[in-house]
Amino acid sequence: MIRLIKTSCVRNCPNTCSLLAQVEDGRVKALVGDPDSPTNQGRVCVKCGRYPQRVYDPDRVLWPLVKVKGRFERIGWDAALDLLADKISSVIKTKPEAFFYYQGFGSRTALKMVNRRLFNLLGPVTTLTGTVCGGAGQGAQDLDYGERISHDFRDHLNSSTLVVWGRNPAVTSLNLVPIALSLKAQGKPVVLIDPALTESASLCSWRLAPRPGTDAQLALALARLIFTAGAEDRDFLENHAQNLAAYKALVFQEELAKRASDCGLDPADIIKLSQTLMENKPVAFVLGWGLHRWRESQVTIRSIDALAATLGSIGRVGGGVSQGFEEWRPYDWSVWGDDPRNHGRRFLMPILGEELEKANPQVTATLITAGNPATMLPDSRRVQAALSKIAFKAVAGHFLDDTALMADLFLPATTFLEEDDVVAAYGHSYICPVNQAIKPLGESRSDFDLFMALGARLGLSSYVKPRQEWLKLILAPTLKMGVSLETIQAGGAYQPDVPHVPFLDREFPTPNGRFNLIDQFVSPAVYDPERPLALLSVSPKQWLCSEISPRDRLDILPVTINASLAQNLGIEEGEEIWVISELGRIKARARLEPLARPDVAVIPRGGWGRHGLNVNVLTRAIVTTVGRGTAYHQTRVSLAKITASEKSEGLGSGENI
Ligand SMILES: Nc1nc2c(c(=O)[nH]1)N[C@H]1C(S)=C(S)[C@@H](COP(=O)(O)OP(=O)(O)OC[C@H]3O[C@@H](n4cnc5c(=O)[nH]c(N)nc54)[C@H](O)[C@@H]3O)O[C@H]1N2
Ligand SMILES: Nc1nc2c(c(=O)[nH]1)N[C@H]1C(S)=C(S)[C@@H](COP(=O)(O)OP(=O)(O)OC[C@H]3O[C@@H](n4cnc5c(=O)[nH]c(N)nc54)[C@H](O)[C@@H]3O)O[C@H]1N2
Ligand SMILES: [Mo]
Repeated sequence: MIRLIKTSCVRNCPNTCSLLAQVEDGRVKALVGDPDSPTNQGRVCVKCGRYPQRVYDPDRVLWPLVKVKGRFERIGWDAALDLLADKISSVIKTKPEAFFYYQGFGSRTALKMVNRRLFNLLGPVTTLTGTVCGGAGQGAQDLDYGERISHDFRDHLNSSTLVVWGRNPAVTSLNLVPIALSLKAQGKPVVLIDPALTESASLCSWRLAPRPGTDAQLALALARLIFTAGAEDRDFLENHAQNLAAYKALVFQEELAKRASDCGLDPADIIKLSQTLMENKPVAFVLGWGLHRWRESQVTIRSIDALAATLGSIGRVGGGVSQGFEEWRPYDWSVWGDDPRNHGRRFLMPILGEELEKANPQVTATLITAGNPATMLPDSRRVQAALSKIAFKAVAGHFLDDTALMADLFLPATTFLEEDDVVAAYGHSYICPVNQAIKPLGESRSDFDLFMALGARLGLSSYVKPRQEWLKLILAPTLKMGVSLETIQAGGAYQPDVPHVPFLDREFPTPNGRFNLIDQFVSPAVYDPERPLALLSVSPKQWLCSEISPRDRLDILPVTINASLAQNLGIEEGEEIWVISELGRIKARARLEPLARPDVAVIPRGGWGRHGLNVNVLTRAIVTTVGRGTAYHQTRVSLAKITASEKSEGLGSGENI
């Protein structure tokens, strides 16, 4: 008999889809979209459909392991927990900051809030601040609106133009796909702005490929054309925004020709786009993470916010600049247990290698959960070198990836199909249930069970509570607004205090209640004559972040480059070449694309260093000026042919670890 369990995908993805797990004889047979869901409405993406394969992958580690003389051996949970609890308490007793807790982005469910709480109860240990995901965009939009709130994605169906900017929805945003296709079928402009030629080009009616990092110049050029045509929303700009004079001065600071040349675009295309925007209102802008990856990303995002204000898109049905939601919003943040007067040291995630190197006191023990910093953080070799100096490393995860391989203690985590929890999204405001579909495989344990067991061993009796009790405490603000936990667990509920169309009343939670127009420009783009290509390390279709089974790995990384550029360098389709940054070089297989920009190299992110597939060997560790994000795309590269003698070397031979 097949049972259907309503649950939700908690993987690191904006869609957070509602699912039905088909279970037979205690095994998940299939994962399909829940047709009752208001978000994904029965749809599901390729990587989610294939998730059961990951759950039952023979390479998934289902038992705790301890490293003895450099080799992993099995150990029982009791002994593993004793070892970890002993390390934690002995380090914290003498120097709390010498213990470092690293919480990755592998799963951001409600119950994950209790993780940091444990350490906050124990003492001022070292934790993280900043992000390798979307900090810059959030920080920038907080400056403009007072709080970043996006439109519910279904509101884009009310748009007359959809601009998809620095995002690849065909790969990363399943929920936007039918919307883009529906608008396109109605003959409405759907514009893609991306320097790379992505899978999303087919969803759109028009693609513009500016030079990477020059989107702010494009937005300012468009605003200039709108002002010049007298088509600006004067009421919004004069009565609901601030800094108008300074913003206009910035807009008129440069001629169209100069901005177009900065962007590497034909001025005629910018004029055509401005006309499209003026003639087809309301315009919705949907921004992706590609825009966050520059030191001065805030200039890009704020210029686009200001362009939307100029057009009259803000606080309008079918309008807005939507970039994401705060996935922790429905919860009581005091559960984290952060004490602003007495918190421990915080390492900046984007520059973790450097932080660990200069740390005083040095870190002597760490616990890493749901993250693979050795692969996913920029300048990964430096991160690995710094991690390797930590005397005791415990890692909770699913596979022996680059980080787990470095561990002294490996703790097998459950997947969401084996867990009860609740999850909110960063791509919509629907709170989703996580209901256990199957019993934990092998000896795997959820992070929640791990943390409760640690709490018990460390004598924190009030911390150790049943799951349902913690969920009620965590969701208290939402429950107070009349949504019950039972409703969420039965199928989900919208966050009652998140409007589907924000700022309809034109009131903004900024200090003076007005929308804040950008008035200063710093170029996010970077140039380097030695390294003529911007390295864009992007989300691949086949896998999510570094969640790859060793069985599914590629033989070699693909690098997509302009065909004429390749020809000039004597590089042929399918040839193995070097991609070289100031930090190192990796081997990659050239894919020649006639429509690619000649100043861009596109490589999928997430491949493991142990397989010679890690692009972060090349990326520089740079913190964004606003929002403490990570400027991955600021890395410049050059390309070179592999010489005959180099060819005899094995692939990845020390080049990528
Ligand atoms: N299949 C799959 N899905 C995923 C993920 C995955 O790894 N695989 N990752 C998940 C995560 S963690 C996140 S945060 C999201 C990310 O979701 P997206 O934002 O859609 O993905 P990215 O690949 O980071 O970047 C999107 C696009 O930005 C472009 N871009 C880069 N620089 C610039 C620029 O300067 N200007 C402009 N206009 N465009 C630029 C890139 O070429 C890329 O096509 O996706 C999530 N979903
Ligand atoms: N070059 C480059 N690098 C990037 C980016 C980029 O644009 N370019 N983008 C970045 C982005 S957007 C992100 S979000 C980060 C992601 O970087 P990470 O946070 O390191 O995420 P993952 O690679 O998904 O690794 C998460 C691990 O946690 C495991 N896991 C999943 N759920 C659980 C759980 O409940 N408990 C435990 N214990 N483990 C679990 C997974 O199996 C996986 O091994 O990478 C960033 N890295
Ligand atoms: Mo992310």
